[in-house]
This record gives sequence, structure tokens and C-alpha cells, in this order.
Amino acid sequence: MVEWTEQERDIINSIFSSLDYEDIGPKALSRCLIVYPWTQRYFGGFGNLYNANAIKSNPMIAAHGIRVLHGLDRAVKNMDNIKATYAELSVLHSEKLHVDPDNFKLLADCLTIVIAAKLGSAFTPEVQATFQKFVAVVVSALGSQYH
Ligand code: HNI
Repeated sequence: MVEWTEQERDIINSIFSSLDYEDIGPKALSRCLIVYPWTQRYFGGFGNLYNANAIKSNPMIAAHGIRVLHGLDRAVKNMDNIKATYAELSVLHSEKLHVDPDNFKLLADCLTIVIAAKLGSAFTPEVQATFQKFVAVVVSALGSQYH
């Protein structure tokens, strides 16, 4: 089981309590689709993804980015039980959506970069270490039901 110090818990809670989901969610997902264009294949029904500007202004991508970011709320609320918390979502991404689990890491990296840009100097090495630990646990949990 993953252990969290009080300081790590405070850092994660403070990042998420001040997070603007409607800004960060769309930016993280659209960055992932632009930087790693093969991830677009899962969003064939999401309309125009023709170029970076189309992706950034696509309302379906924006809405989904917000939804995915809210998907992380469950991990924030269940930090001691992240693997079980994502069991169902892992099955969905594996068996129904057929998302290659390598992509979870790519999206997590884009989210880290967007949050770093937003927090600026407040994104200290300690904050980065904690945030990356948090997303690594989520990524592992989302991949846990693949076989
Ligand atoms: Ni993901 C649906 C959460 C990574 C492709 N995804 C969801 C839903 C949540 C969610 C929540 C809605 C589920 C439902 O309908 O009940 N996804 C997350 C989280 C991460 C993640 C927390 C990682 C941090 N998803 C990814 C990645 C891809 C992805 C990396 C593809 C590159 N997800 C999808 C697709 C859907 C989806 C596709 C279905 C979208 C739709 O509405 O058709």
C-alpha cells in the first residue's frame, strides 16, 4: 500500500482545493492530444481535431477534460485506497474503451505541466515530487485491471 505523509496529503488537498477544473482540465487533455497525436484515435466521435487550434477550441474536448479532471477527485478523497477506487474505471478503459494504458502516463505528464505552469514558483520540487507520486499511483490504478 502507498504511504502518504501529512505533508503530502496537505499538498494534494491544497492543489485540488484551489484548482480551476474548467481551465486546467481542457488544457491538460488538449495538450495531450496535440503533443501525442496518436491519442486522438480514441476521440473519433468528438468532432474537429484537425489541428492544435481546432483541438483547443473543441467544446467536446473541453467538457471531457473537465470530466477526466473530476475523475481525480475520487483519488483525492480516497488516498489510502486509490487502487480499489479506480477498479471500475480501469475495466471501462480496458474492456470498453480499449485505451492503451501507456496513455495514462502521457495525460498525467501533460496535467503536471499545465499545473506547473499555473502554479509558477509555488510548484516547488517538493510539490512536484508529491504531485507526481499522486498521479503515478492513479496511473498504476487505472492500469491495474488490464490483462
Ligand atoms: Ni478516460 C471516459 C477518467 C485517461 C479516453 N475517462 C472517462 C470517464 C472518466 C475518465 C471519469 C467517464 C467514464 C464514464 O463514462 O463513466 N480517463 C480518466 C482519468 C484518466 C483518463 C482519471 C487519467 C488521468 N482516458 C484517459 C486517456 C484516454 C482516455 C489517457 C485516451 C487517450 N476516457 C477516454 C475515452 C472515454 C473516457 C475515449 C469515453 C469518452 C466518451 O464520452 O465517449
